[in-house]
Amino acid sequence: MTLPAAIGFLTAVHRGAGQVPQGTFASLGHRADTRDDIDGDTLFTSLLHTGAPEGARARGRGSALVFAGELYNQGELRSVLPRGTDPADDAGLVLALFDHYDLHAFRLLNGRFAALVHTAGRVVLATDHAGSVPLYLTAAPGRVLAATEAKALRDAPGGRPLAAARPVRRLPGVHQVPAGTVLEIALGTGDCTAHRTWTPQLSRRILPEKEAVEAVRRSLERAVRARTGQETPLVVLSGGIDSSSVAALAALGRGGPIDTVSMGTDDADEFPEARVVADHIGSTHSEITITTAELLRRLPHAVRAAESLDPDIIEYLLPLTALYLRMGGAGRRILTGYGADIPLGGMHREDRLPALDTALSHDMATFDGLNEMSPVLSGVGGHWSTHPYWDREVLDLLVSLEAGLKRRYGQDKWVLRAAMGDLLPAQTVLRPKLGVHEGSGTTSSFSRLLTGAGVGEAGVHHAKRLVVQELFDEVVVAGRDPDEVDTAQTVQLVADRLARSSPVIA
Ligand code: AMP
Ligand code: PCX
Ligand code: MG
Repeated sequence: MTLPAAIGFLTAVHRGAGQVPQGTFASLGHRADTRDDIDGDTLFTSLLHTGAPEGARARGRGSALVFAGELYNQGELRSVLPRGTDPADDAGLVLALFDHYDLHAFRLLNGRFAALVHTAGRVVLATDHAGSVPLYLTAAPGRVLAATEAKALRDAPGGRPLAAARPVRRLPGVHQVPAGTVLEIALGTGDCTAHRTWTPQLSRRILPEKEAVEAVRRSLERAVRARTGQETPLVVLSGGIDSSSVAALAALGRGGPIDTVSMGTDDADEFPEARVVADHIGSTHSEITITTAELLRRLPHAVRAAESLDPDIIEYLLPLTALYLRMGGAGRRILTGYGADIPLGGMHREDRLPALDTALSHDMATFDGLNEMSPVLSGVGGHWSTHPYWDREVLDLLVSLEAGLKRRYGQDKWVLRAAMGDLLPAQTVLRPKLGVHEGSGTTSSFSRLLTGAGVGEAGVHHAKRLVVQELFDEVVVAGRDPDEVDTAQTVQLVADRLARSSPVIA
């Protein structure tokens, strides 16, 4: 499993026949189109695949499944199937589980996926617990269209408003399937019911230090192993504790060298810190420098890939998107340390526990729809990324630990640092770190672009939100080529608009 069989899809289910949109994707992949008849309904599927499309589809008696992504708990999932059932791949496994548990099968999965099941006049749409592979739909009586990128539905016939899902800006009728949710749609009426299959832990567990540290190490080791595959994995490495832990565990699990890569800009980098880790774990390491001008030119690409409207998230994702676009070569399996700071409260830098748990409870309640872990970010370069800290088991454990295990002895993310002490240099284990948006100078260079266009300091954050909205309207809603959308021009447009509407604060 270098890459999953499919990294995206567009499906159209019609009672009888119907129109199917062409659908464009930002992710690079081969397209394979199929049409099935299921009890008088038509299921059209266009897979975005990596060479073996049959591994992403499964057919049963009167049912069909389309699956983009992968599972990380196949062993335990297989153990609950009736004897003699031995599916060949993840798609077959999910359909076998569906036959056994119906839509409750999705409560069992630990994975990174989006899926569609068509059976007995119903269409079932599901994401993993984190909604980490975004999934969008339009539904009307007799018709359900779904796709892993919203832009693939921009030409779809309009659907009805749905109370069970989140509408997408300026794409009438297009909605996003919520994280950790199964949407069940009656094809005849278009009626839609949401079933939650996962929710973030609200309670906190008190554990002795040693037990907590061992539990974190064990679950992270398993999550990294489940994501590593047969080929040499690549870890995007900043030299902070999050990505360094992933890299060290990936090297340990393989028992041989892995590849690591760090990005920096002409403004800022963390190359020395990443190099210390690479030397320690013996990885084949490379450094990629991206000029600030190139970084800012990639802003439309980041918005098009993430389909996110949150300016802070776009700042985190821009340096990574620029890195994935520059990597080149054949599609790689990429492991990242992204997401560790959310359940561990790592972006929260003060010493008080109540504020830490307030911040992380807020972050766990608001991540849905930000698309910060979308595979499209690396898919634009033909790669597949995966996030061990948001493995369902790792995440449940980390979120649930009481805040005093996260901030302890004056250190942030203490339990993780303690769990990794034997595998990393002391300076890495103890290193306080800036976020990727700071370490690469992304936040400051984007701010400078706005102040340079005449936006006052106080208006910068709001202006960034408007720039991201404007870019979304161009590259997602209007479907424009991101290379033909000019960041500087968009910034000037927003700055001028702000100056006209409120000359004092702009
Ligand atoms: P952060 O938590 O801000 O360090 O960023 C999230 C993840 O992005 C890290 O865990 C790394 O996997 C990756 N990352 C951050 N900065 C870099 C960098 N300079 N080069 C390569 N990967 C990075
Ligand atoms: N990160 C964080 C996640 C950013 C916050 N996201 C959220 N609140 N939904 C991480 O890696 O955990 C950085 C740069 O730090 C991105
Ligand atoms: Mg981090």
